[in-house]
Amino acid sequence: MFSIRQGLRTASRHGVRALSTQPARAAPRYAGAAAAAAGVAAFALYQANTAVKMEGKPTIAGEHKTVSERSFIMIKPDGVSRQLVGKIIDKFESRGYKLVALKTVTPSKELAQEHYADLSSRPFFPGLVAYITSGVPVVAMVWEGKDVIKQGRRIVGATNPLDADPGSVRGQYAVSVGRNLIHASDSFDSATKEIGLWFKENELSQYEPAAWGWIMADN
Ligand code: DAT
Ligand code: MG
Repeated sequence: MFSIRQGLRTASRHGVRALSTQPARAAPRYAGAAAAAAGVAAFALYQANTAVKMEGKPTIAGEHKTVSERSFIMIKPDGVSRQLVGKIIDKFESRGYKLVALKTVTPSKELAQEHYADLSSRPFFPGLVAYITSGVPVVAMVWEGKDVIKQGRRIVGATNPLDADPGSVRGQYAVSVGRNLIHASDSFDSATKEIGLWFKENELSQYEPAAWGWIMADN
């Protein structure tokens, strides 16, 4: 049950950083958000029966709180129509995150409704779905790296551009909450759902950028 790799990971949590720039496990092999739920019971049993504290189960969003963590980032139709795609991508790329997947999509109503399912009872939901399905494409992306979910939210800025830090995407380029340019996963569970909703696993690239170690190492 207890592998050398797991032992090294445990050691890394206590100050030995031998694997600190490496994903803690082999590449995730989950096919999507639904598949990610498979094996949860077995994993819980394993956790209950071992003294080894695992950092979490890998999903299509990588492994939370490791360099393999992934976030779903989407430039909404106003960002594409306003030709801000390059400027927005630059914020993630020059920060040091790894581009894992990117495509334009003209979302169906069903896809937009599923993406924002948590907000379906809110009064702005119909307008939100209409905006996302305007006919102008969105740019759907997956970015990877340490803390990319939290950092992604900071790069994007607060939901209402009025509250967004001036250096954030929304704080720099947006005015209205209803046209706030960009989406970023707000948690590991959201990232798992959203990456699984927008991408197939075989659309997610695996490679190591040349400067990866320089950017992600903790010492
Ligand atoms: P975020 O996109 O920052 O995760 P959210 O998940 O609360 O914010 O809401 C999703 C989107 O819905 C948001 O980007 C813009 C829209 N929205 C949220 N609150 C709104 C409001 N009060 N009026 C109009 N649109 C709103
Ligand atoms: Mg949200």
